[in-house]
Amino acid sequence: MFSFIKRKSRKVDSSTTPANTRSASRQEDHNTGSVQSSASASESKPVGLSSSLAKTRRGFADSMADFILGKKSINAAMIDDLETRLLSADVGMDATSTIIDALHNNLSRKAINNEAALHHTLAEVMKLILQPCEQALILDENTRPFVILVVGINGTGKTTSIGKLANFFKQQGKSVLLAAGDTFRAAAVEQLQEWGKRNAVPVVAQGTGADPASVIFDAVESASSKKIDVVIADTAGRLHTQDNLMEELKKIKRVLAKIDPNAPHETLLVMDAGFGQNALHQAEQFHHSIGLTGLAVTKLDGTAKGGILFSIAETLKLPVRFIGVGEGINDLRPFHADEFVEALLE
Ligand SMILES: Nc1nc2c(ncn2[C@@H]2O[C@H](COP(=O)(O)OP(=O)(O)OP(=O)(O)O)[C@@H](O)[C@H]2O)c(=O)[nH]1
Ligand SMILES: [Mg+2]
Repeated sequence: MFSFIKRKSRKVDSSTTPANTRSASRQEDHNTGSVQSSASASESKPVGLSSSLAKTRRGFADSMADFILGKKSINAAMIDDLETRLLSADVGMDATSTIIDALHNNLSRKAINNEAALHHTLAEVMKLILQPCEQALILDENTRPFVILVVGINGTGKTTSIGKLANFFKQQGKSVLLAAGDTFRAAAVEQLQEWGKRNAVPVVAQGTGADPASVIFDAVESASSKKIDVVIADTAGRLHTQDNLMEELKKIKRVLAKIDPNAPHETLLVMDAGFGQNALHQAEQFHHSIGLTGLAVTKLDGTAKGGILFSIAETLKLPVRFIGVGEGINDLRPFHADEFVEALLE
């Protein structure tokens, strides 16, 4: 059923930015102790997905419920009203048309004659659209280290997602090493080192201005000699239009291929859901330039535009590996189409 329950908004953990400013000379941190920063994992208990998606859900599910309330039957005008709500949640034209056509079809076949039937059909169509994108990131047991190159435009949540990913893989019993490939700002290295501490995983870094390809190459070699399972490489945020910076990513890939022709084994674009349809265009350009193998869609907790997942499914057709639903260490989840739709329509 559509939910009328308004949930409490999440308390935001804003402590991912390190306070200290250590010098960014060449260094390799091995934080293998039990160091925990002030924002320990316990501050970030997993929250129900439906709670995290409250803003998007209110965009169409709750207001749809208000609309249906008191109406005895479902009619075409109600379905058309839903179309507007889907579009404003950034579901996009293609996916919206697919959903609305299916609903009209079912209505004319008299398959939808009450709220429950409408809800059921809507959920089924939405799940069908998203299911092809549900492709988990599975580490190949024979590939060590498995190298994940994290890319995206500025501020989408790359470094934070890397911190969460380190935690995710550690919970699976994997050893992890982080590579500070964002050499643009000293603060970027420190931010990653803070996540390294929080997860008790090593961080390979060099000074500000160092060649990112060289940092990431060193990190993978170091991980290789230590038999570490996963290397996650951070990169500086960049616009898809900055050709020189896109060339830098190509160089990182070329250099990695010298160690392992299949590396990076995952090129993960971190997209901010709040950017809506613009994020789609950016993703297309990244894909065109460097070839993406997966997406992490972040900040779904902070936007009413969670419908972007449907646009991604209809246009980009890339695997959505993870969704980000908050700033805490546990706020990154593998993407499950059915769970996502159920959380939206609950
Ligand atoms: N609410 C919310 N905030 C997030 C999420 N992911 C990241 N953030 C926040 O977004 C802000 C930017 O995150 P960063 O990880 O620094 O982003 P970035 O892509 O590494 O940024 P640059 O390195 O500057 O390009 C931080 O305040 C994060 O806490 C998310 O899923 N939900
Ligand atoms: Mg960053």
